[in-house]
Amino acid sequence: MSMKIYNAQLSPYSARVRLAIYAKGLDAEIIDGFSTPELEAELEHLNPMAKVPTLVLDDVVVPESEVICEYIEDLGLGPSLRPESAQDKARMRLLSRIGDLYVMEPMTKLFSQINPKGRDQALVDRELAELTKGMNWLAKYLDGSPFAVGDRLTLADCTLAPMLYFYAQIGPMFGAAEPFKNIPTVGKYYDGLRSNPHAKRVIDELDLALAKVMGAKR
Ligand SMILES: N[C@@H](CCC(=O)N[C@@H](CS)C(=O)NCC(=O)O)C(=O)O
Repeated sequence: MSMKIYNAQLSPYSARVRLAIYAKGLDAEIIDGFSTPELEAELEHLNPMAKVPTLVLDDVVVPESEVICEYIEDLGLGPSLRPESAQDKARMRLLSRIGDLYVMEPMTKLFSQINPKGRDQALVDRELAELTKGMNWLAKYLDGSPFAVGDRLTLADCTLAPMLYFYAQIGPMFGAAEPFKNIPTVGKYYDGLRSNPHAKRVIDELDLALAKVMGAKR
């Protein structure tokens, strides 16, 4: 089996796939899809959306982080990251969907507003309100235990670990010094999840990649 992932170290979607790969102990070639014009062209040729992550497994090309994770699960590679019951699977997918639709969407818009110079305050206020709404919904489904569903790592954790890393970073940039203050179950979950070695590895990678970008901007 040959597994290749077009990746960006600071992409929360790529980080989600890396976490699944690490937890499964799979041997994948992870390459920076935007590091050269040649690789970018190769990526665009494989995936018309030209986004990372993109998986190439043998001859099959799979874009979109959620679809990649589910595909790897369906192939039965490594330990399962899906819970057993249909109800828990639905909960796992719901959490990933809340993350994708109601957390990452506003957060991505806020990323463009990090620099206070030229900040569009109306946009920031609107997207912060959306983000708060999404995080409050998440809080209703998490009870503070270290895994989102059941007592082991699932795809919901793969989705949420990178998102919560960025949420923890972005709050203080927009005046929320303690971003988990009003959503303690989410904060407790995130603290617990970080003691999982695979989740910790990905969060450390994000931290390093962010420090590099911030260092380069100074
Ligand atoms: N919904 C996609 C989002 C992927 C995505 O937006 N990736 C960004 C990096 S975080 C990207 O490749 N952006 C380059 C572009 O859009 O041209 C997923 O879950 O994989």
